[in-house]
Amino acid sequence: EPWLKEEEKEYYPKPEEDKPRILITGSLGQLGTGLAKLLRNKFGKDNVIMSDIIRAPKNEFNRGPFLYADILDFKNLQEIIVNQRVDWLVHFSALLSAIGEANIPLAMRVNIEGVHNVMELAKQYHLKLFIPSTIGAFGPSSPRNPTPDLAIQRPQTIYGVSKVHAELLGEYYNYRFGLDFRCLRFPGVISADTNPGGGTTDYAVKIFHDALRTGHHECYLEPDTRLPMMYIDDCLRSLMEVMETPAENLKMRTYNVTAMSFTPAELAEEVKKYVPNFRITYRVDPVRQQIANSWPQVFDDTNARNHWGWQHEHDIHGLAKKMFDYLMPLYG
Ligand code: AKB
Repeated sequence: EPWLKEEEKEYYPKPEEDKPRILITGSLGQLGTGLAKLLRNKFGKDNVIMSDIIRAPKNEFNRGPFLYADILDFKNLQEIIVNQRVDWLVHFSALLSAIGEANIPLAMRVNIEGVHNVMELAKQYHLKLFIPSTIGAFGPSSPRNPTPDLAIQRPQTIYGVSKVHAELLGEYYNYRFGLDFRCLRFPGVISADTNPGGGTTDYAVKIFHDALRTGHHECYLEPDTRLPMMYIDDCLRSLMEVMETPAENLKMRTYNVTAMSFTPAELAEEVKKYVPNFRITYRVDPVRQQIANSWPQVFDDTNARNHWGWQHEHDIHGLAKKMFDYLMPLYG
């Protein structure tokens, strides 16, 4: 409606049909609730369907549709896609790096078979498909500082292997069938209102809770273990932006994105600015240390910045401020 003034446009919303209907799998993990909120603000509450195999907390139901979806059950997923007229699929279900090593057969089922199911359904129903990848898709033989988009990928975790598999399969389905597959490799994601589960970068979330609860964090990584990280708002915004980038601007289908890199010792210094008596001690978990030692230290996301304008907003200082602003009132 070109004759409408900017301020009048909100009274004449576009018809519902213009808005994609979006299914989020594994939506009760670290990223799903926040993403659903952003997408619901943009596309309408009822157009974003959260799903998982665990029970949603009571308040989740008031915020919009939530369904049981088992990504290992092809028919269950197919039925949801058809009945709910899904257009976009954001596939978050996965076992992360550390927990994956503790249960390799389950990780293979969820992270590999699950991807086969969503990939095939996305092809069949012409869905736009987003699958997150990770710094964990690289390994000890990859360049670690910096790590570009295209580099040797020989990860040594089942999580990493399954994510390389997802990247390659998605790019193949894009090339072979024109599937609109989009993938971002995320670093460690730090959030205040949701928790990660079973990852190697999880310490960077727990440290804030421990600082406020007891003033002490026992870190399972060595003090100088440098890893790429980003604050959740940046992570979710990068996801929204890559989903909305016109296909012709995407020169690749899998992009690195990041915001910062730090070590536990550096993060502890930042925490001390808010909790002066804060203490960090180290009790190294050999499994997670070995995983971290094989991952990128600094992630090169130049292509995302150049091709579709990716820009992070929060550095380590901004991140700490966000975390404490949210958590301090909760811990009193
Ligand atoms: C993990 O630590 O496993 C994840 C990741 C970096 O992919 N947070």
